[in-house]
Amino acid sequence: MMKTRKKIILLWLAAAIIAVTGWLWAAIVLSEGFEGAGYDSGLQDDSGTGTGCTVDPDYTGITFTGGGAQCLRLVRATTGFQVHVRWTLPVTYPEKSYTIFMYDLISSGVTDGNSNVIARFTDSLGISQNLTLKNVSNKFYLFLNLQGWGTNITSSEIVVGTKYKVGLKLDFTGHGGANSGSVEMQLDDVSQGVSALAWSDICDIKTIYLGYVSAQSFADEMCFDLFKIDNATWPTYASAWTNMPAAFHGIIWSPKSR
Ligand SMILES: [Ca+2]
Ligand SMILES: [Ca+2]
Repeated sequence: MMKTRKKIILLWLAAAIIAVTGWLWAAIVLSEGFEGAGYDSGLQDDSGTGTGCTVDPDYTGITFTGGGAQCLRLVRATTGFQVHVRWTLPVTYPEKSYTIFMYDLISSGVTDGNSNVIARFTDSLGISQNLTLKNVSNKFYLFLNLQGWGTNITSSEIVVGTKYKVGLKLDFTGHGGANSGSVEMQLDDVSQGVSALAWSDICDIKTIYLGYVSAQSFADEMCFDLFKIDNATWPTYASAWTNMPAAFHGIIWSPKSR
């Protein structure tokens, strides 16, 4: 008869295997709620700041519904050269990804006809797509510039001091052929446009930035929270970020390349 202690150990092992395999099969590939000290996804590998710029992943001055106590606050001074947080996904990069995040533009100095990058998606070949905040006739919009390989997508108006749920579907499952797939932007769950993407080189999502990596001409301040990427469907906030146990970060995720 098996001793009780051995039974308990086996039960713990079985539970751990079920938990790990269940988590590996889960469709969420990145989940960041900014709770606790610093970050809670364990994937971010740097945060860049320039003169007069601030990256604060513990900001409590703004809260989002369902977002806990802390969010990410980025302050970009006109004289600063960069302000961003960067995440590098695991080795198996998603060809199709559904990204959502909560966004609140606190203030912006972007002038009419100009823009600031607020997020950047880079594939494993180093090709990037930028999501920008654009000023058109002194109103703000989110703008996805597909650089001629698709029809650019512009959101409805973004009002300063209003919280939005931003969604971005990037589908590169046709990459390598004449058509790379399609792109969609959503604002508060409403589609802002869908574009076919005839860009045979871009193939997946590897690195994501909130903020930007190089010079921006205009100051702004913005907050992000509940930043999630799923490889199968639009993430919901009910699928909490805690489905990525912190204890597994160093075991499962690949070493980060710098
Ligand atoms: Ca935090
Ligand atoms: Ca949060």
